[in-house]
Amino acid sequence: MVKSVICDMLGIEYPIFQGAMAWIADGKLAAAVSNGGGLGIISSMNANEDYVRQEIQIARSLTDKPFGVNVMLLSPHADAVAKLLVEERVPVVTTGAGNPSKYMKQWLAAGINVIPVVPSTAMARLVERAGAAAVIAEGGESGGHVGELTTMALVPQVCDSVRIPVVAAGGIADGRGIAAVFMLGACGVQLGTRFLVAEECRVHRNYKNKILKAKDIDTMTMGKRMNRPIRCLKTPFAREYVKMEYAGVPDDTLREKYAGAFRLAAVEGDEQEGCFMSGQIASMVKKEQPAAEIIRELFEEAENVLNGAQKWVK
Ligand code: TUI
Repeated sequence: MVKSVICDMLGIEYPIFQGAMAWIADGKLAAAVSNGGGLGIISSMNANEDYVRQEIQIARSLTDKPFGVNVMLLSPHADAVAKLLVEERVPVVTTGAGNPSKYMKQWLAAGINVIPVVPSTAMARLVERAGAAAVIAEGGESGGHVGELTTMALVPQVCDSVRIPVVAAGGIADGRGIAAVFMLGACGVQLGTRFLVAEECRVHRNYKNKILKAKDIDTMTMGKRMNRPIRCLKTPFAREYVKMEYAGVPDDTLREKYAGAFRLAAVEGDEQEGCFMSGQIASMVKKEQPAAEIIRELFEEAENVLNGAQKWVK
């Protein structure tokens, strides 16, 4: 059995979080992951507090296990969602796309485990000082908004910089990836792309098909010029977007265009205008399965790999 301090800290069976994918990670998916022994996480993306309250209720109606809510710090509704999470006393809050310091006091006072995504050692140290229970070190292999460093480089550096537990994210699709980041010092993992094809995931059929068909070189980043790099599948929209970035189209116009494109991909399955965020490991995602089966399979593989590691030592 693969266990770590993160399991005891959060009361979960397997040290795995499901990434908070915008327009995708709802209460139903989060509950399925939590029922499977991991930590399901609801994405609050750019949604208002009413949406988030409703998804929390859905998750609570489907599971008694702990789950989390992610606050996307660039959201215009971040203040209201932050307050709602205190009222709802959710067990875990993860944050992304910024510095969560201004919310930390209220969350800690409510007894919430705060686990920010950090793209650097500086941000990891900062949130540790502010009271974070753990950090998620997310490398640029992941889907969505990405930092500069890769998982391979970021995880050991973050582990050396803080005393709190480190969860690794980015580029992990199977038990080999889990074993590898444990070797780098992580004590948990967060996976997004693999859960996109979970049976309980309600993302549009076209999105699942695109992930299942993707090859190794099928992702790219867009939004780099305006300092908001987003990893997504290479689609007509993404290629056109990058052309527009370097053709002098104003940042506000570009930002509006991509925010709408996440919904178009996830909800409408629009293959022309949608932005299909995906990690670099999409080609390793080969079949649809219930979330609980994905988790069991991942940790069976990880256990085998870790047990076999002795073969390298002569
Ligand atoms: O947040 C993500 N991935 C995301 S968010 C998203 S939706 C979105 N909507 C509008 C604009 C941008 C994105 C799609 N995918 N992952 C976690 C993550 N956080 N990756 C990188 C970071 C991060 C970056 C900078 C965390 C902290 C940070 O701090 C910078 C600073 O100094 O404030």
